[in-house]
Amino acid sequence: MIEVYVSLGANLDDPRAQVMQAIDDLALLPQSRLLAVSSLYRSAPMVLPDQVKTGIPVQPDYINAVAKLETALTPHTLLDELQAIEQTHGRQRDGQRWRARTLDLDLLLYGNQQLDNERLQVPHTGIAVRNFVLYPLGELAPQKLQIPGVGKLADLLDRCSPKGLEKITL
Ligand code: A4P
Ligand code: MG
Repeated sequence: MIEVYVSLGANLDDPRAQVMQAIDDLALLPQSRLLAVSSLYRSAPMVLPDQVKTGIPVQPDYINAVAKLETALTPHTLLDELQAIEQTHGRQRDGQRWRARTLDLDLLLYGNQQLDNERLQVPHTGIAVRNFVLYPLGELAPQKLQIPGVGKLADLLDRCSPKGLEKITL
């Protein structure tokens, strides 16, 4: 079994309920076991510069969290399963990145492997600078965790401002 971390993000159609349901969905993944889930966080939307300039309405806040699992699935099969869960949540894709979404599940870490191919970059790109990923990840993973090709989790957290991030107390 390989230890993996998956990020959850939603900012449409009752994002908190989407994330809570997605946690239940992750618990049912084949050949896998859900080990832990972080707190939920409300986070200000990170958008692409051109989405601001072209006047696309500012997105609602996100609900973000991170889950820790162990799995016997290969990275690509796991990605297929994550995308299938996104589909059951009515995720719409129009080819544009970083659009508002009902649910996004990203594979953050797959053991200590580094993958870089057409469908899958692991560790997930942006992991080093996204507070809505690092803070929940920091609740679940040891601070000494070495993120392959990126650095030590504790150092990344030291450099990452929590601005715009709010832990939700249930
Ligand atoms: N892909 C490559 N590597 C991975 C991976 N490690 N995990 C590919 C999952 N998918 C991976 O994803 C596009 C393609 O990325 C997939 O087909 C897969 O083969 P997508 O979900 O269709 O599109 P996306 O999510 O809009 O693009 P991207 O680049 O993955 O965006 P991110 O990194 O997911 O960021 N602001 C806040 N506050 N909170 C958020 O969670 N999320 C985003 C999206 C933007 N702003 C945000 C948040
Ligand atoms: Mg994504």
